[in-house]
Formats: sequence, C-alpha cells, structure tokens
Amino acid sequence: MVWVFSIWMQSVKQVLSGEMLGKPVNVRGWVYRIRSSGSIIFAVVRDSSGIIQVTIKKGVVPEPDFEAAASTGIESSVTVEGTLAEDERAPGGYEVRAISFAVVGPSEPFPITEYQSTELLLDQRHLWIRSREQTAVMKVKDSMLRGARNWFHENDYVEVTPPIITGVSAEDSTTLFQLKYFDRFAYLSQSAQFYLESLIYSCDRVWSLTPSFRAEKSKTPRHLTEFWNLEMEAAWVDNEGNMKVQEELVSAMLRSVVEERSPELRLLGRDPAALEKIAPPFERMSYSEAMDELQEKGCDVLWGSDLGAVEERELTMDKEHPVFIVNYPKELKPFYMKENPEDARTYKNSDLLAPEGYGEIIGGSERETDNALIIERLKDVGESLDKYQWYIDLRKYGSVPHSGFGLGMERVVKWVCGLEHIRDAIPFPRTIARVYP
Ligand code: NSS
Repeated sequence: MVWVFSIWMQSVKQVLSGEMLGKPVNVRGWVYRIRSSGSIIFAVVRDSSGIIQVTIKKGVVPEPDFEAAASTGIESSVTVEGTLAEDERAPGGYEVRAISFAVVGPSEPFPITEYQSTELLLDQRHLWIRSREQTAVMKVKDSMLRGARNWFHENDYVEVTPPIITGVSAEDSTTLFQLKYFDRFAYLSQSAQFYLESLIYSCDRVWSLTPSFRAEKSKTPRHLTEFWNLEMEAAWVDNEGNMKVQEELVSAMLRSVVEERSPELRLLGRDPAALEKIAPPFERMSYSEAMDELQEKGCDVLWGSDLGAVEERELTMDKEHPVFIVNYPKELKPFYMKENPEDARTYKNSDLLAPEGYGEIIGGSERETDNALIIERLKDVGESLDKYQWYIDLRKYGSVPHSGFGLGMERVVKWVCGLEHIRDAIPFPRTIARVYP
C-alpha cells in the first residue's frame, strides 16, 4: 500500500461525483455504520468530504478481508478497493463493491452512541469533533476565515501579529485572566486593539486574528473564555467608514462560505441562498432608536440600560440582514472611544447585530484622539496611567483620526451555522466550567 503518494485514492466526494462509474476506486476513511446480513456486509465509510456505502461480499473479497470487515466496529480506519456502482438506496446514490477491505486501525467500542447528554459530548469532545455536524462547522469557519483574509489582502491591509501576553486591559478589567510573569503579573490579551492602533502609524491599515481571553463568570450560550478575535484598525477612517469596512468584510466572508460550503450549510439546516442575499449597506439604528423600539415592544429598559442577549434578540428576531446599533451611552463602553460631537452623552461607535436574534457579532468605534479625555477617563475607572503611557504616547507623535473593530469568529459561525450554543463553533471550547479536553 502506497501511503505518501495517495493520488490514486479518491476522496468520498470525488467518488460520489459518479465520474468513476464502473471503474476501480480506492477509498480510505473511518467506519461510520456497519451491518452484516449473512454473506454480505454493508459498511458506510466516512472521510472529511462525505459518506459512502461499501458492500463486502463473501467469496468476492479474500476471506481474511471478509472476516476483518465482519469483526470491525464503527470508527475503525479502513481502506477499500472496489468498483463504483449505482445504487439508489445508498447515501449519495452510489456504492463501492469491494474487491479488497483492510482495517488499518481497529476501534474499541466507540463511547459516543446516538443519544448522548451534552456533558458526555463535551467530555468526549476529542472524539465528538469527528461528527458530520462538527466537521461541517469547522469547514464553514475555514471558508469564512479565508474569505476575510482574501478581502483584507485585496483591500491593502497588512496582517500583523500582536502579543497575547500584555500588561493592559483593552476591555473590561473585571474579566482579565492574570498570570504570573516572572517577578510580576501580566494578563492574557482581551483584544489586540491597542497594539493594532500603534501599528497603523507604520502600516496605515492592519488586521490580525488572535485568541482573546475573557474571564466571563456568566454561563451563556454566547460567551467563551477563549475566542478568536478578528480585528482591524485603520488610519483616516471615521465611524461611518468603519461600518462600511464591516459590512463589506462580513459580506465577503458570506460569499466565500456560500461558494465553498453550501453542502455543509445545508447539512446544518441553513439555506445558502438566504445568506447569499446579505449585501451592503446594512441598516443603521441609533441606540436611542433601539431603546424606543424596545420600549414600544414592552421591554423593561430605560435610556442608559445595556443591550443584553434578550434585547438584541428582540431587535433582530424579524431581520434577515445584520443591523448596526450606533452611538451607545458612554457609561456602557470602554474609555478609548471618540465622543459623539452631536450628543456628548454618547460615543461614535457601533455594535453589529446578526439577524434572526443571534445578536452582537462585532464591536467597533472611532478612537478618541484627545489625550486629556483619555487620561481623565482612565483616572475615572481607577487605572494606573503608567501602564497606559505607551498608548497615550500614540496621540503625541502625529495623532491621526482612526477607527477599528473586533469580530468574534465564533459568534459569526454560531449565526451562519444556526447553532444554539457558541461552544459548537470551536473544536475545544473553553468556558467557566471546562478546560478538558
Ligand atoms: O469587546 S468587544 O466588543 N470589542 C473589543 O474587544 C474591541 N477592543 C475590538 C476592537 O475594536 N479591536 O469584542 C469584539 C467581539 C464582540 O463583538 C463579540 O463578537 C466577540 O468579540 N466577543 C466574544 N465572543 C465569545 N465569547 C466572549 N466572551 C466574547 N466577548 C466578545
């Protein structure tokens, strides 16, 4: 068996295309289902591209191959040689009639069976990620990331690599993970923002994809303690320009996923055509308008209340496109945002909410350039100015209007894949209760 030069082996997807009908094919993968009816064994073999039926007949394959098939269980890794035939009862309409069958890595009884508790699936995550749904989610994410990377490249952004170990809090200091860093303390990054802000002075427009850490105490279906933050920062861009970048980027990511992963979307119960229709411009609604709408709908909110999952759901349940909520009250947002000259109670910022009730996927803003205001706000929240001196410096040497945002990849994947819980948007979720496996 030639393992390295495996060109002569086809993926299940290639085999299911039917091009090889009547011809010899070679499939390798893992047993998805298997049953025997006397002298014929029906196995369904999966690889990352799909599942295909294989029939192994006594007398057609060598006897040891038949015995190997008869005693093998699900998740054993196998190789099959045979001919491709049509069979309308088989998944995908084709089957491989084996002339040889070999077990490469036998499987012990697989601990995951059809109906399992959420906890068991999380304990067995290293095995559960083999499921077809999990595979589809990972492929959707892969295409969305590629769509984003291509869009940034085409639009002249530089991909940069900010640090993960940091001395500052870019968001909420109550959700910092502290770590012992030799003889002092440091934190795991909550956002690359401040480093990206520094990098625009050399690269104009930058972006990065980094893990972000938030010690969120609450258990919710949309919070992880470790998530992937896709962030961008650009010089000479105001809050409106920032929103234009977001709507273009999100639309490009959706185009990429629809183009490359429509079968995966359908497997997850999503309609690619609905996602394909999403295009700029996205609706913009001020925070004040959002409050009015919520009050009209009977929600118990006042101007100044935060928009939580419930309110965001209320605002987007009936929408088919994402919507920007702009100009939040200052009290609800961090110190670095630019004051709104039209209403000094608010900032020039936006949150992008996904439709169908999925809620916030991006947080962004124009950045404050007035150092006096930054210093005043840092003092108000009790931060030590020493730690932020380098950030304050940026406004001293050729300050420039600039904006940026962070897109939570798992939030976007949760929406696009129609997932109930964000933990299914990442292979090994980290939550308040879980660091295993
Ligand atoms: O806190 S954010 O709203 N904004 C920032 O971190 C900015 N400093 C980004 C920037 O301007 N460069 O987080 C950005 C996004 C937010 O909209 C969510 O989609 C996602 O990050 N996010 C999360 N995803 C999963 N779990 C948690 N805990 C989480 N927190 C934020």
